[in-house]
Amino acid sequence: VVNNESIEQEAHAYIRLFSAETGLSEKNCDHRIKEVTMLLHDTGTYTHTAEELIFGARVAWRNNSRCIGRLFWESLEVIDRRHLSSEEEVFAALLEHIDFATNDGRIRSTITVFRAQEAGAGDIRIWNHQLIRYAGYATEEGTIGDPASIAFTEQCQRLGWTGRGTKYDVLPLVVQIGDQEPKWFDIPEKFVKEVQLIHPDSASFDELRLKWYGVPMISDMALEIGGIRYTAAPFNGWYMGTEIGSRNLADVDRYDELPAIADAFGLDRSTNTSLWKDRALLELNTAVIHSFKANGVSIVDHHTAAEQFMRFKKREEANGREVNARWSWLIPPMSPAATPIWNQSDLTEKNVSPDYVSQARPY
Ligand code: HEM
Ligand code: NRG
Repeated sequence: VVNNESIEQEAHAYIRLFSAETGLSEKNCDHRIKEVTMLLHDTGTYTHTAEELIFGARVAWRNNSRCIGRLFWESLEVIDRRHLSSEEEVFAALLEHIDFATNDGRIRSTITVFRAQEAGAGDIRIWNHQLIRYAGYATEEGTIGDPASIAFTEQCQRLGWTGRGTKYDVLPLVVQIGDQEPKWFDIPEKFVKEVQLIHPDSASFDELRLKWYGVPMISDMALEIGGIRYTAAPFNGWYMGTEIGSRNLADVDRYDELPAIADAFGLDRSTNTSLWKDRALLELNTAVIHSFKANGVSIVDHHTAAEQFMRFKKREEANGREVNARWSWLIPPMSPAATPIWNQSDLTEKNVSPDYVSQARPY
């Protein structure tokens, strides 16, 4: 919990940033700062205007050091759901988010913002890491599904949910308010856009029947703006292909599909020198991009994303702003040295605000 004085400093800094960048006059800026100060003294908190919230959510994206996709920060759609109070209302708003963002595959970068953290009211928390993600079950014969979801899946089961036990069970939405027991809700199938992975020229790859969901919607981070913390503020853009093809389906501690893919292509797995892992990665990443495109679901390859990041960096510098960046997160997990980010040795990371920040697991 942050003390009141530092909230005040954060609030003032944010109102100044908002005013400078949105063209608010000095008079209006001073007036708003006075108003916020009085509210903080009287009530311990203050409420962002709709415009302050929209701009704050966008700048938090612009500021996030780990995101390669920031060129489009100004186009973030912001859905203001601060007035909602029950778990059921939050669930309904999450379905609306999924539907609006998915948009039949023409993905819209979107954030839904729920009530901020405030003294005397329980925090709203979404327990899911992403709104749509696959369950993981630890069994005696090994893991079924996504190993990264095992702990959360166990919580869902403790709350009374039962999955079908397949490799790709969509987890329920789990919403908690304060220290009450969280409530869980199944996501109706029609809301879940998925992409069956097919390879442009290998039928034996298709027989592996791999798939992934279309829209990554991070739901466990907090949005921090001007000293106010939004503990439930799920956001999404679209996938960079390597997230699925080089990590989710490839990592040994995730779906670990490279051996099966190598076999489908008849590669020699008896020696590292055949580069079977690299070849399998390339075929898998090819299939991911090909399949998303064939299904009309937005996706970006890592070369294009890296170019977009370089344009973002140039444009920010032209606007007199330093880009906040963590190199180890910005380089893609395949062929990183073939992208222009590889040689960016001057990238630096600072604590900035607004930003998206991780928060302690509620379970
Ligand atoms: C991280 C791409 C949109 C906020 C990332 C990562 C990638 C990426 C590849 C690294 C993820 C990882 O390694 O696990 C993109 C693309 C977008 C997009 C292609 C398309 C529009 C957005 C939007 C927001 C956002 C709309 C928020 C408004 C973030 C944040 C992280 C991140 C906060 C760091 C996550 C963490 O710390 O775990 N993004 N992004 N991104 N992105 Fe983006
Ligand atoms: N790597 C994770 C998703 C992290 C965020 N990536 C984005 N975000 N593209 C995965 O599921 O693979 N976004 O907001 O678009």
